[in-house]
Amino acid sequence: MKTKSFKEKLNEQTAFIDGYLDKYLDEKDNPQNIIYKAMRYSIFAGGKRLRPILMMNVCKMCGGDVNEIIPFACAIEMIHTYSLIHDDLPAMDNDDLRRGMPTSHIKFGEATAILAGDALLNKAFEVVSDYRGDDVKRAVKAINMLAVSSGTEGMIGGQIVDMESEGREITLEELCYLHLNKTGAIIRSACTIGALIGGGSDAQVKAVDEFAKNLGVAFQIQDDILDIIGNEQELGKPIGSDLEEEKNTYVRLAGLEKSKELAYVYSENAKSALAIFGDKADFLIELTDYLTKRRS
Ligand code: GRG
Repeated sequence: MKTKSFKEKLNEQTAFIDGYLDKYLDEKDNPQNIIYKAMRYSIFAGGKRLRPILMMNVCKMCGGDVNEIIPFACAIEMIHTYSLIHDDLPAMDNDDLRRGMPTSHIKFGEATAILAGDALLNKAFEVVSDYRGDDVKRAVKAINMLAVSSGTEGMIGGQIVDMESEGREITLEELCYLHLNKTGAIIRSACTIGALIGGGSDAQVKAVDEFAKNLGVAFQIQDDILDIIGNEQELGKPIGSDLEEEKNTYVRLAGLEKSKELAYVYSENAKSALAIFGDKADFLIELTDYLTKRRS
């Protein structure tokens, strides 16, 4: 039997998660139908499903059953999507395009876009709190990790630090702090929730956390690099906007060559952290290379 390529496995997992998102976000034929349309528009706008894919593969690597993690995997994608909808709003980044498509507020208007983001956040916690399994204690811990990582000590914390640092040049250390929270916190919880539900040992959870911390930084640096050397069509948004808007990015603070070097170092550190898993980590190692060499 032909073994599947990395890309085939990735596409298969994306379709798997899309099927469950489709069920959870089933459109209702009622007077509030437009909110379902707006939620679905952004969820099905072509995201890579990075966080659910990380979660499912960490769960599997730790010996767990992927079916148990599905509600958490869908919830984290809903939280990620809500953050993008709100980040694109006129009050924040004021972006008209994401993944090559009109952003939510351009398509549905600002008020509906705000509510679509809010509704996805609520839906995420509705889905994970509808837990029917035996290990309620573990599920509650995972729900807590999801909430903390997307809140004031995680993604929202990083976003506000980012907003507060606008208009002044910050240090590389401050930039790292900002991204460890803004981008890194939910990448990290995707992985540690995967390890928790997967039944990972303390040493495995620690290794997974180290992997996720480094991957999050490498991912963000690559995002900053793509703003300079990316292709508008592949990225689905204008190139050079970070530079034009004088945003604090790795490229602005460290330069392009140094940023490429840093992305390489962090991605190598991420991969090394998985050594204790042996060949069970093969897919996540390939995923790390894929993400840090990605063009979109
Ligand atoms: C508004 C609460 C609130 C938070 C916003 C995460 C965030 C905080 C904003 C997103 C803006 C941004 C460009 C962050 C950098 C991280 C990043 C590259 C996000 C995009 O993640 P991908 O590439 O997105 O996984 P897809 O499109 O594949 O889903």
